[in-house]
Amino acid sequence: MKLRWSDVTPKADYLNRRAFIAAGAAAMAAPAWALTGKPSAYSTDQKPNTLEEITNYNNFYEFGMDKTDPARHAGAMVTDPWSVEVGGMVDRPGSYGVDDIAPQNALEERIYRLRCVEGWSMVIPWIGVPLAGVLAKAGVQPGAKFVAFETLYRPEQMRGQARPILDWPYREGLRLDEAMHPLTILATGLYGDVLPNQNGAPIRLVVPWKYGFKSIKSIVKITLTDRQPVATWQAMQPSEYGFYANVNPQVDHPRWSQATERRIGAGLFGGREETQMFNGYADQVASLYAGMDLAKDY
Ligand SMILES: Nc1nc2c(c(=O)[nH]1)N[C@H]1C(S)=C(S)[C@@H](COP(=O)(O)O)O[C@H]1N2
Ligand SMILES: [Mo]
Repeated sequence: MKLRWSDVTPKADYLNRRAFIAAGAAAMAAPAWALTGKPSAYSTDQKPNTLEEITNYNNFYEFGMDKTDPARHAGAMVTDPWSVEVGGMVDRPGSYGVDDIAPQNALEERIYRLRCVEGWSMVIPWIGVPLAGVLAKAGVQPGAKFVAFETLYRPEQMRGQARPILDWPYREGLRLDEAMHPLTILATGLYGDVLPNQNGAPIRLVVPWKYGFKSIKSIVKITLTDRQPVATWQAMQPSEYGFYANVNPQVDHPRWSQATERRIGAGLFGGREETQMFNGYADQVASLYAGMDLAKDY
């Protein structure tokens, strides 16, 4: 039997809010891994970072640019109620609740590497559902070629949005085949509990073979389209951040090398590790880019 990390990790010291609301008083007796999905063959066997590391070293510019800003300020974001507008080229457009998109019985645990374009990395035990299933439920129309995502825009709760740090709201996009790939998930939890706000509550994208900025947080809009969507970082600095943003140790960022990475938590003497092609997921995803020049389509 494969032990889930959540089985050996003490429960986070906050209430399992969603299960409580969903199941009422009965949920008070729910086990610590109530939000833990089925373990997955797609998971890495590398040791996950601690909950402490995962929730205190974040990029979430809606709450400021320092790594500790999200942990300090994301609590102001109200995540319940929440709805995700699914639209564009789908048969069943509409406003979906988080539990419609990621019902309890469909949740899976995915322990993925996360490689930030800045040159650091972590291993995170996500809980979520494959995006492919969500798109299938919405009914993707034949002409659709891309999926566009948008983060919540609510400057009164997201203090960074009061400043023009980025062109708000944060936007990202995937090619449809990337969105349908079994590694691509919408996460609603980590370490067996609901997603902390600083990690993109209540629902965020996780695309483990791409630089972290593609994994957009706190999603309110998913749109199927036949045109390549505008992505925030790409629009701001196209020479530095491409639409594809596949992790690639051979294609350097104009201002730094991407050959190596620093694993958060490795300590002072941890040293840098070699970055792997497609962040180590080449066997699963390289075929998506057959015939493409990845130095050009970075
Ligand atoms: N809306 C939004 N999504 C975002 C970001 C952001 O600033 N805003 N930062 C991205 C970047 S650069 C990274 S590395 C990851 C970090 O995810 P984590 O904080 O859960 O580790 O979130 C990504 N998603
Ligand atoms: Mo990042």
